[in-house]
Amino acid sequence: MKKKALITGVTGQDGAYLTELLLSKGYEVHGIKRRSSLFNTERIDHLYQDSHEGETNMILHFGDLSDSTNLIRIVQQVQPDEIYNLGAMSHVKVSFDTPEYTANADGIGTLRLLEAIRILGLQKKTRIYQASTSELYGLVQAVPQSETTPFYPRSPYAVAKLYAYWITVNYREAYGMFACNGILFNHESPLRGETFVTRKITRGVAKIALGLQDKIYLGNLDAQRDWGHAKDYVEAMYLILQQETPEDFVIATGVTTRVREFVRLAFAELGIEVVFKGDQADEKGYVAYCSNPDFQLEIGKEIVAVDPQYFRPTEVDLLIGDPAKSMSKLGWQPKYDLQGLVKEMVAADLELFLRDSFLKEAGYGIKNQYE
Ligand code: NDP
Ligand code: GDR
Repeated sequence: MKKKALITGVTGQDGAYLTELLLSKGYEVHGIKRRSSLFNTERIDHLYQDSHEGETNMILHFGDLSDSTNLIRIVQQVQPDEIYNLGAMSHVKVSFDTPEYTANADGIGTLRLLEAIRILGLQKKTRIYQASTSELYGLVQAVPQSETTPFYPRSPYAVAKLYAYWITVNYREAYGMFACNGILFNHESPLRGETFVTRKITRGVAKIALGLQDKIYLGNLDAQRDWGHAKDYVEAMYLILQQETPEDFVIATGVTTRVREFVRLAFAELGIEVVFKGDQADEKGYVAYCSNPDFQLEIGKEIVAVDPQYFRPTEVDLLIGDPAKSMSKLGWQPKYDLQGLVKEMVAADLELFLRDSFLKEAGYGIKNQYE
């Protein structure tokens, strides 16, 4: 019998990599996608098999974490062995603009899924993974952050995820469910959403090099993040649900890097040297210089600037995870380091925008459709 997995957030970055991983392991993968006025399955289209053309191991269901009856119906229909709850309003800055919605989808959404399992009497059959986050640590209490470090959330997103974390623990203890939190530190990839800082930078680097954009406007360049590759991190999600006992795990690389250093590394991939003036995040006039003739960039041109609109009302300054438990208990080891991640992301965005550059050269106007 094939194992069945149900993934919320299947159309997102992690949903796509996890679907690919589970299909490769012989799972039947069910995903919940939201109705949208435009196609929103770009990240998983290559994995989708049309049921008209024979047997398929990937089935999509319309649904939403804010709709309990819909979740109960899907869980009943699928009878999953494993649920991966990846669906969320996942942008920290946006959560300050949409705090109530974020609480509903990211916090109560998790409760709705747990309740669906309980109401349907599936607590002995269905294991559930909750996408918890290093944002829970928030204001620095201690570093590196591990499974025992106290939480101090700093955004409506993190507070909603704090509820989701504890309700997962509570359902494990109260009802004996195999319910686990993966406390994942930032993970990126060429599939990363365009408004997260790493992807914003790698897209900007590619567009600037190709003459399609003048400058990247960023917020706090001094924030420090522990960045890994999403491909490595979905392996950990899978391993967490294969253990004998349900537990929570930190997934991280153990290395932290400033946003400004990510900028430098990304430009360096294309041989462009960046020099920052000044080193205070709230100081205007950060500039970067480029001296690479390959991309016909004017030497000394300002290509990075700070725009305070990207600052957050409360910031998480420093994240550095301690992956010791996941390495020893799960046997998890990341295959990518930061350099490999940056290389892959810049190469992918360069390829993406080369197409636009050819169109521009051929005289076709390009609307700024990606911003
Ligand atoms: P993405 O933003 O790429 O994907 C989020 C997914 O959730 C999308 O499929 C989105 O659908 C879906 N979604 C949003 N709102 C709802 C809703 N109300 N009902 C159902 N689905 C919804 O996030 P990632 O793939 O990067 O992250 C996956 C999960 O892991 C998230 O929960 C995130 O908070 C968490 N996380 C992520 C980390 C990271 O560094 N990437 C680190 C730690 C935790 P649509 O495509 O229609 O928008
Ligand atoms: P984060 O990721 O908030 O850590 O949440 P993001 O990439 O948005 O920000 C990382 C750091 O970069 C700073 N920053 C900017 N951020 C964005 N988005 N845009 C900018 O222009 C910019 N300039 C500087 C931020 O202030 C921040 O310090 C991600 C999400 O995937 C969450 O869902 C997940 O839970 C956490 O990672 C772990």
